[in-house]
Amino acid sequence: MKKTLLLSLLLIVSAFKAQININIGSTGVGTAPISSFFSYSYVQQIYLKQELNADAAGNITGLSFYADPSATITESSNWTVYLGHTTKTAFTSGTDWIPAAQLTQVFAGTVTASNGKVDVTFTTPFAYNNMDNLVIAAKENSQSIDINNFDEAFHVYNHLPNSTLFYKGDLAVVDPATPPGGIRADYKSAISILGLAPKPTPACPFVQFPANNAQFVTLTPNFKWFAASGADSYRVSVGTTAGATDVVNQVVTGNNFTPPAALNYNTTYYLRISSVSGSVESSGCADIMFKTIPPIPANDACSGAFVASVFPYEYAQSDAMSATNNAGFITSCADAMNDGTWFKFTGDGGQFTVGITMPAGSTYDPQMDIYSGSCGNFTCIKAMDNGGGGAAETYTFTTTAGTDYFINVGAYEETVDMPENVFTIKITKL
Ligand SMILES: [Ca+2]
Ligand SMILES: [Ca+2]
Ligand SMILES: [Ca+2]
Repeated sequence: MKKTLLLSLLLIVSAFKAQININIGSTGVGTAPISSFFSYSYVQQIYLKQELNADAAGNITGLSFYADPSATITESSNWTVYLGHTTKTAFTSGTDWIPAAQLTQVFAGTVTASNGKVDVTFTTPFAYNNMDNLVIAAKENSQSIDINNFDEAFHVYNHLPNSTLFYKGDLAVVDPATPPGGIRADYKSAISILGLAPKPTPACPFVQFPANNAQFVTLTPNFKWFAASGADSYRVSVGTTAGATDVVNQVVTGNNFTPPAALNYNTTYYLRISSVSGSVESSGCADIMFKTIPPIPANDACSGAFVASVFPYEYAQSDAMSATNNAGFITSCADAMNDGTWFKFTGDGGQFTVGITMPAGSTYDPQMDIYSGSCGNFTCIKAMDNGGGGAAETYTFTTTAGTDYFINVGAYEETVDMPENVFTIKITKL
């Protein structure tokens, strides 16, 4: 009986103390949860379920925010706070506010900072379902401002792009039913969420690079992820099947990692990054699937130039991103360029048009050089680089019968080996 009582008491105490802390040691400042430096503000922040890492659904009883301990917030303390569920992971524009109807007011009143810590205790708890993401919205309603060295007072941490949307201004108190256009931010408030217990294992980090299902990833990718609150290191594993660790299985500090050995061309890999905190690791972190670049193109070097003999000739170079700079830059024309991929045809004394185009949406800005002669012993006919990113290059010239013409399509840079990308070449006899 005594034991049961003690256990119940312990449970009550631990339930009372349950809280999720997210990056509460951050020291950067930003416009969240409110602006202390503008008269009025309204801020919505999305905390993803994965980041909250709550053990179960439960009642959120309050929030704590963290201001710089030297800052004052006395003129920025009239707050209204709202919570809500959302399936949104980020704000798509400055007007992509989560509607007021989807939010529940949990606090209205005056807050105070104690050594920088601001506790917001809800009048009615908010039942978090642990299925959706959590949106935390706050507005500040007092006209006066806190100068604080002309900066904001509240601590934030960098995270997923556009996970915060804020408005701050001096005209009028914001009506959350019709908020004005705001500005998106890549940070969120350092926060304690009271009433929810965290999982015993740390949250899985968010992987920044590569994106899931990414194609054409380089052979030496620099994997990047956001710091997970409470993690002291990360396990990086890479395998050739889902969940496998046959390529990389390593615990690293920091938030990025490049495999020590180059990956293979044209191969699908599965990347998993788990947080490590002491002796515990996050579990069930999602695999990021990606595929590496195709093999080096057969026409990467002049010696392998594709021969055009039937006109019009057309070739879509879909593997151009794997082109190499071979022995170096091609300097036969005054406007030098990368060694890209190569084509060749023999003149007949008539006029030919050589053109390259990029797929819709491409930002690739290639140069197209035409030479006569032989590989390594070129005479410049023309260096074409009139178009910018995604724009076509074209050149028409009169050929000499029996003369070989070489066409090099590659990055326009003269002294830096820059990556090539997809294009289509067309050679037309006029
Ligand atoms: Ca090349
Ligand atoms: Ca160009
Ligand atoms: Ca190149």
